[in-house]
Amino acid sequence: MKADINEFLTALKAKTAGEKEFHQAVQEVVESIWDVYQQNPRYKKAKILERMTEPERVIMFRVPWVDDLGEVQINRGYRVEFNSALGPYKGGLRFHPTVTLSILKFLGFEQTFKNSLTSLPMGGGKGGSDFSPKGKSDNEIMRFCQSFMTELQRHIGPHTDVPAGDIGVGGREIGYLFGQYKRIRNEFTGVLTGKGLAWGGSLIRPEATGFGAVYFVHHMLSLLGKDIAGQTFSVSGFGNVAWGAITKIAELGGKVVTISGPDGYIYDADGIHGEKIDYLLELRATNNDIVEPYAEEFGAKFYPDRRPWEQKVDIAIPCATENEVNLEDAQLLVKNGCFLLAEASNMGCTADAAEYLIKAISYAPGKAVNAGGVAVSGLEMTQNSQRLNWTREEVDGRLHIIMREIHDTCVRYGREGDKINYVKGANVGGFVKVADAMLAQGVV
Ligand code: 2IT
Repeated sequence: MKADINEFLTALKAKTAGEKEFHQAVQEVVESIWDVYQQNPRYKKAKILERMTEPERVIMFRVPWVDDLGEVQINRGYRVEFNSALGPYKGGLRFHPTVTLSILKFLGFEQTFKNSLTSLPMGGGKGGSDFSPKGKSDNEIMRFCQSFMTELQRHIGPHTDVPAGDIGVGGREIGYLFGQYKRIRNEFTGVLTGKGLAWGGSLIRPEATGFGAVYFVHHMLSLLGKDIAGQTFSVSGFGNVAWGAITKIAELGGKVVTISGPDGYIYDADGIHGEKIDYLLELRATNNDIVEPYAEEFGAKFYPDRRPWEQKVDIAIPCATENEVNLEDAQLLVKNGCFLLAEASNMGCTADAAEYLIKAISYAPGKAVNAGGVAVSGLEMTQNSQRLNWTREEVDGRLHIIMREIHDTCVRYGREGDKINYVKGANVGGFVKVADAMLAQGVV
């Protein structure tokens, strides 16, 4: 079995040299689904895996714009339309200097399985740019978004491809992108999600990724006979996902003691709650991408250039970016008594950290834990099609059900003795639906 997997991966790597994040994401899925693949000769005959690992379409384009000093700037824009077996391509846009084709291919590949797990009719895609919003003025961000959409609009549409936000793309950017799409196409449609409430957005979408992650953790804890209340949490990041997770944990009686940024991390022994949670939004709005000011504001401790995983906690929820927990971090967490790690970031753990955590504690991967964000994007699309806005209770109620069902799927496909292998459960559960749809739709 190992030899066959290696043969497949060697061929993939030869075709996609240098795309190391993409290789990491594919390897994890292939190892999880290999048994199912072998048991189903129809998949092999139709070359489902070879097709699934080749994006249906990749669009790369120049994004020229003029900065506040009148200088011309050039960035690269991307949209990876990975898989449309289950619905229109769906997934976020990331604006960050680390964006490469490899990063967006890994994210688009993961998105395909994540979207499948939500049970909503969405294919997988991802896009973005190496543009850095850090330190940019509002006008510069608007001009960049307008230039980006001037090209992207040719390739997307409410029945074709529906982007949303990711790192560096929030409500403000979605507004500028939507405005430019509407102006060029002369159409008011649900072509993007994460829109403002007055112009087609959904209640709970800003909270959805973080809330959904905590609902998922609640189900993981239930299986262990435990509860959120009374547990101590470490969280990384201080953006939209961390904000949503901390809000829900505080509401349910848990205590979050860390947040982090590119500059280091904060340890707040008293826990992050109340006005401290609102302050995260202020900090984000400064566009400086540093977390240190929290320490001065609330008298907490700041550890420059370090990661929060060295603190003693019960539960860790990485909410920042890929590969933010390495093997050493994972071992330190477990040594200090951490018994559960749920990734709210996409591929938050390195491959060796994930392998270790599967055996050591209760560990769940991003494509299951953070699926609440795209799930509520799917519900935003439904509301746009109906030309209706649902109540907060309606959306949150559906989010609860979706997260419970994703957890059920992980348990169904991931049970190994008295443990749940959530990585296997999520990968097999997500894969089977996409593979069967591809079989039904022929060689396309
Ligand atoms: O990683 C993700 O699932 C997202 N950034 C959200 C995608 C979406 O379409 O809402």
